[in-house]
Amino acid sequence: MLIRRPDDIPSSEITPESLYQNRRDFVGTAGALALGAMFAPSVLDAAPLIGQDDKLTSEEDATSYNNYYEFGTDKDEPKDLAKNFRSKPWKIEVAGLVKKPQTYAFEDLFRALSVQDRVYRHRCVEAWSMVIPWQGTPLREVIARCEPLPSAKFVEFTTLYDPARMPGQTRPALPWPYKEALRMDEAMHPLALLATGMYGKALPNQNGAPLKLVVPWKYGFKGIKAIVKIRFTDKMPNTTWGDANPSEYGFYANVNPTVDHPRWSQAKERRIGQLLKVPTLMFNGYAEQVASLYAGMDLRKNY
Ligand SMILES: Nc1nc2c(c(=O)[nH]1)N[C@H]1C(S)=C(S)[C@@H](COP(=O)(O)O)O[C@H]1N2
Ligand SMILES: [Mo]
Repeated sequence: MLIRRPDDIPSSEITPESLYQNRRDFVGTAGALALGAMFAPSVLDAAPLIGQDDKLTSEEDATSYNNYYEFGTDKDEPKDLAKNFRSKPWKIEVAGLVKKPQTYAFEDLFRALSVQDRVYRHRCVEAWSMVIPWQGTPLREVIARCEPLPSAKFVEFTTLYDPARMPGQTRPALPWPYKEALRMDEAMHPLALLATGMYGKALPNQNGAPLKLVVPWKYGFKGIKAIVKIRFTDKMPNTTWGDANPSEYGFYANVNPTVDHPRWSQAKERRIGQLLKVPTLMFNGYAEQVASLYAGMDLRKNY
């Protein structure tokens, strides 16, 4: 496992002692030595922990309580229904406004790019949350490899469409294939990650093997799984949840406790595995790092 602290990660992202202490509780159990080395505090990142208890979510919870409609709409379904999904070999098409549209083998897209450890809060729009140790490559490194043209203003991601391998796609639970997108400056932010692992292991099928997007200041639905296509464009793309229900799921999907979902409050969240709800933080606690991306925007309109 490559351990590094890249120069471009600001010191505000380095784990505060309180998280490290919680983490020590976690690594104090089985496998402590290996995990302890892997999650050394210098490679973790976290924003100020105001009013939140950022103990890591158990690996068991994070891999058995999943949203992944390609493998069922109940949270306990993906673990079972994705058990035999094969994510090798895997290809990723790079399309649209790039120097040279081409299809990469998974290994080639990531070859010689960094693999980093990042502990991030993960906040679902349904008001539950987790704290997950990811391994992955900053999205901006992959984007640099794709060589987008200056005219590219957005980047769109598409999940595999293959009903024979993804049984949920035989039903119209969502308009398939699942799509998500980011504005270019959001995608280039150092916190945006393409995760290929979690808890020190390859990404489990139910969590989006072999690669999923992780944008920690946004609601979980932006974190598209099993990506097979990355397309650069100058027009804001439609997104799957936006198409399914535009009044409930906006393009930006920034975690914002002051903007309620039409059917429930976003002020608090239930940490999976914990009893008491905790207050939801603006931008999921990453405001210091990302708020400037949205300066001057009305975040009630741009939800
Ligand atoms: N392809 C695809 N990606 C997806 C989803 C999905 O149904 N299909 N669900 C999203 C939602 S709503 C959430 S909250 C997160 C859940 O990720 P997790 O199960 O790894 O916690 O994945 C997101 N990515
Ligand atoms: Mo979600």
